[in-house]
Amino acid sequence: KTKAFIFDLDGVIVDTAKYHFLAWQKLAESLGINFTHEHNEELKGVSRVRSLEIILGLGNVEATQEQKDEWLVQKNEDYLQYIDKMDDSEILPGVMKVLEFLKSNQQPIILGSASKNARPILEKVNILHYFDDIVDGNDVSNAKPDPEVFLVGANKANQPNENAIVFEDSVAGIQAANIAGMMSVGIGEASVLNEADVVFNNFTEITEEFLRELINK
Ligand code: B16
Ligand code: MG
Repeated sequence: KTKAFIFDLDGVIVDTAKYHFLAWQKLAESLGINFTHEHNEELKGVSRVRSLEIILGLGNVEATQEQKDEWLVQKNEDYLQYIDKMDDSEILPGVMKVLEFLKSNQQPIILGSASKNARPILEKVNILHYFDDIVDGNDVSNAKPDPEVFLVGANKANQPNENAIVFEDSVAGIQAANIAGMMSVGIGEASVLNEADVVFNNFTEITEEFLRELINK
């Protein structure tokens, strides 16, 4: 049988959250805003524009749209410098095995990410060719937990929503998959991702048997 396997990028395939953090922290510091690792958790799966609003809110900083646009450009330029140095050693453990298994079983593999930098990152870590389609922050206007990114993804794979399986590390992403009527697979802590249909700490815990069952369901 054929299903649609949809992967989030940041926190699922690669750990770019640390680079987002460094770039946001630099900006926050220049504005006199205290921005910690804990605050960064709230930005996972959240769009760039919304992330800036959250950070400005932390410091009660108000700004014009023009100023905000300038900061967004600055943050992204810093972020791009970090991801420029990425290579395939930054692919998270177990991911390659899962991608290989799905490919050898002719299953559609789709990227469903909020990031506008998804393509260059996949290129950097050398796995762009595994993906049959990419749906990212450039293609959708509604951010997770809105299901738009995953609905477009399943559609590109020519599969009904109930045939889609979504791998996500963020609460907003799990909610988006659930709203879309897709199977949600959480990657991370079960206590945080408690709305997911099933949770794994990482991809090394996902067996071929589990994937085979999903395909044949
Ligand atoms: P960019 P994902 C998300 O990626 C990140 O989790 C989130 O922290 C980031 O703000 C967002 O992409 C936008 O990224 O600034 O590169 O467009 O988890 O949906 O793959
Ligand atoms: Mg993510």
